[in-house]
Amino acid sequence: MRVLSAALVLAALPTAFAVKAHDFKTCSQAGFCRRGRALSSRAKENPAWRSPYVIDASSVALSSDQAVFTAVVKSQLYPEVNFGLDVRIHDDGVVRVRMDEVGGLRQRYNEAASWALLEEPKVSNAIQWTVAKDSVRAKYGPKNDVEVVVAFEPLKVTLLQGGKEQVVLNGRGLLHMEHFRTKESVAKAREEVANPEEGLDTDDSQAVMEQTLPRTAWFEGETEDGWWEETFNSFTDNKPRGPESLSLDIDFPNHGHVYGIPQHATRLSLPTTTGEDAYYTEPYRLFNADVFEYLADSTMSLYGSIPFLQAHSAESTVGIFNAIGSEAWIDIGRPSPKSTTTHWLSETGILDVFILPGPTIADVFAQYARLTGTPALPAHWALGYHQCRWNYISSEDVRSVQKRFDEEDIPVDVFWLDIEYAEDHKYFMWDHKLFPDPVEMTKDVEAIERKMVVIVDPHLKRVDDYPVYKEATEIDVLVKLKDGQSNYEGWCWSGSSAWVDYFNPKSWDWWKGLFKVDSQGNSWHWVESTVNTYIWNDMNEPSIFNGPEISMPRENIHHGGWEHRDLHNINGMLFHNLTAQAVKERTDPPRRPFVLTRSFYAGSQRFGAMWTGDNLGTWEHMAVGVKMVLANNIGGFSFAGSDVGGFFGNPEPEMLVRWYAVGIFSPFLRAHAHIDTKRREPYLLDEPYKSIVRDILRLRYTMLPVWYTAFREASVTGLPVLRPHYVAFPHDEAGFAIDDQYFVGSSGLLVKPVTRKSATEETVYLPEDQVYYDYFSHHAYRGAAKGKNITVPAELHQIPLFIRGGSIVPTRERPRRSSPLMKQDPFTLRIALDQDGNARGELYLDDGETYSHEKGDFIWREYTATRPGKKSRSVRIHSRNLATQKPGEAVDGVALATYDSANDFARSIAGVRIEKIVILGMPAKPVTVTKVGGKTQMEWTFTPGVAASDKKEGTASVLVIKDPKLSVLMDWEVIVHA
Ligand code: NBV
Repeated sequence: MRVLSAALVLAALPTAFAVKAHDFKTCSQAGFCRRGRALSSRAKENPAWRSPYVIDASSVALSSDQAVFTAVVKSQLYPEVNFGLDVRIHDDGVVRVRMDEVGGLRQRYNEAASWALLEEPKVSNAIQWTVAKDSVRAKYGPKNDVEVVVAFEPLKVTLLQGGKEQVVLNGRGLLHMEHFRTKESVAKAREEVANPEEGLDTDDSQAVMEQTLPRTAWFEGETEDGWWEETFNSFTDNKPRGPESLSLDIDFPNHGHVYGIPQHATRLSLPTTTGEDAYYTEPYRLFNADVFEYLADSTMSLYGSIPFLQAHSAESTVGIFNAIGSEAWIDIGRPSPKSTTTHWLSETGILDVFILPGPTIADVFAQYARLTGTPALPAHWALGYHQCRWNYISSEDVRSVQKRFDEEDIPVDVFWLDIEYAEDHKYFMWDHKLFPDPVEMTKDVEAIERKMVVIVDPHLKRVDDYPVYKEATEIDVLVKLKDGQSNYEGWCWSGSSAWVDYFNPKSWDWWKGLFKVDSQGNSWHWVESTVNTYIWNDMNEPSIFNGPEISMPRENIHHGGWEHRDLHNINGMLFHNLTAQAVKERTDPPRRPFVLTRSFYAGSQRFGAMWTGDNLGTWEHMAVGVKMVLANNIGGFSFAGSDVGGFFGNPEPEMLVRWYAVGIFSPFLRAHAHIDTKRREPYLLDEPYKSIVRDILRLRYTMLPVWYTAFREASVTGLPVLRPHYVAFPHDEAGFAIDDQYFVGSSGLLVKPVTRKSATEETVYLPEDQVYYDYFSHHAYRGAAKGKNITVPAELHQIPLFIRGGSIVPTRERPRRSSPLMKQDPFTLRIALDQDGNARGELYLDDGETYSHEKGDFIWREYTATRPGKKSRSVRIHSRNLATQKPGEAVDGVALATYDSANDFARSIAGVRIEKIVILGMPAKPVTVTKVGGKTQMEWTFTPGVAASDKKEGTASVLVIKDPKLSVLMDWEVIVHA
């Protein structure tokens, strides 16, 4: 295959969108998926079905501290094969169940968890196992009501809470770990069955079949279906290791909703794939893939895979992290509205399942974060607006785009360069004809405190004048062919290319060294960049034009002798991880890196941001993008977004405007477009669209304190930045399937982005008996105890955005060209009183780029509004230092007892004040507004209207306190006397 130049790709683009589904396998085209589904059908049809896996009771052993229990598991089908089971309970109650073949022909892939986990979890030694005749059990939890029961015959693991089954492994008997065998041994066994020594003693054909089939056929099927090789399209995948897949049923008998396992373009509450009225026919696939023009409603796999699932009911939430590195398929069934079955099929690897017991949704997020890490706290500027396109074609182009943004007063923080900056797609090497002065160009961008992001893809052009390829060859860190010796060669943007094996530790320091901007040391260094050049990792599934399913042959060999099939889904994360480390280490002291990745795995949240890849400029894609970003937030990866405008196609102005409004409520906000599209930078829009987009982007900038505070919380607690209804109101069943409106962090902001053409109104669900204020009009809406839908105006210039009564939202309302220019800007506090006259909010700030916050250089404030007495109409507003509220607890690694409120960062913003306080829903016109300890009256205006406590709808009363001369970082109290 020839390398596709951008122009050729252009010519090849179809006029109508169409996914190239034929490039990707369906379940029935993947041997192990076919086998797994067939196993499940046989189980369903056979009322006497019973799992052949049993624990050998005599083998049960407890570790010396009694914390870990191990046992030998046998499959009654293959008594000569041994499996080792290891069950342990972590300090926080997470149960880890591992099973591996012991003494087999070779080792199954057992490293997936080690790449995902933050560190080896600590096993609890407070929890004790009790061994009985037929099971091993442990009881624990703060109320001692969590129980794990491991039954021997058949093997079954159950997690119960309060006596109710929460998670059941192998309850339906679908566990099957295909043990290693040789082709010869299988043939011999067949032979023996086909030619029994004593001959067949019946003419009855059914009986003959029973005698002639291998005794394992009832369980494994009659044929060696896809065991040794399989062909898909023109690709043959040889499997000298034979069958080694894993099938496991994980059921949630008391949970009617499951969420997670991103990335799929589907609803947040995952629709079913099995059962009579299944919504989909194909299981959810996890196999990182570059799917051209993907469908907006499908179980097809996409660029990243996080095998983490949450099961939720009004009573409890539990989670499953199934550490699979290979391709996997997951069937979801719903035998009754309140219970869910899942069936996991994976191509290779050991069984390594973490059961997260919850029981609250916050517990599950914390448990998952303790396993795989919280999202890294991003650099503050990374939450601003990113302007991208394939491609800004020259230094001059970049300069003129920047100029146009400034002329039109549209804020932007980052300009991006796609693959055409690089000479012949040799990343790091500038095409000097178009970019003669990359460093000067970047400095021009830096002059407005902006940044550049340039793409670095993983394919290395195989030419000697490319030092990166040359060095990789010399130090021998490239992915190998199946012979384990020769370097693999495939085709990508750079033509004939090779891929670094980031699983090889030898590649790590070398890769990090490439990004150094000064030329000390022996290897090649990227001197033609600055420390404000950040990185975009694309094509890291990896995407390979001439490979099977547009990816790497599964037979390829990585470090340690593992086949690519073993670790395919982890591959992209390693590239991202190493690149993030490289960017971080460019300066001393280090600064927070920004690296965007397309491919990801469990744990990727520690390394940067992701986006949902090549979406289409359609309303369906805009809508599903919101759900996908929510699903990523559930999967622990909050820093997510979709291409604003849609990657393919030319959105009409209405669509583009709506897409910006979607974008500003995504954690990661970037506009991007395919090379074949018309330019669509916001300044090119006609009026009124241009002004609307300017206002939308400015709104994002005013809300950066909210986003940053939400990210701090995510980075400490693991709670997602975007919170769909089931997360924010876990007991409200009516909200469990809602995935088109959500809350931003703990801020109390509720948004419903409009993703429908020609909309003028939207329906918004209010989950509780509380007042919700329209952010812009201050209209007070009322929810109801059992939830209520309201209809709100949603013309093109309007965004359905609400502040939940009881919230205080800090904003910065001075329009600037880039976010770092806002550092010394004053704040506005928007106080939305609840029905009892109270409110609360938080503000977290630090320098936004270094790690000095880990040493205590930050401010973390709590603002509260309280009603002094039940009958009082007055309001007291307090500013408190949250960092010292809970002495002894660590925040961002700092023991709070040692927190110094006059830290360096705090001093650097000593002059920053609150310039305005807006109180919504005041019960009466104030008489005086004063600072406690202050003498002078503050200046204020009051517009009468509905009070929070009124239980009425209508425009809320608004009190605006102007320039109250309050510091953002000091303790103070203001009394609004009314
Ligand atoms: O590098 C070119 C594009 C990029 O713009 C896009 O964002 C990626 O998702 N890239 C894919 C490769 C080719 C897409 C057709």
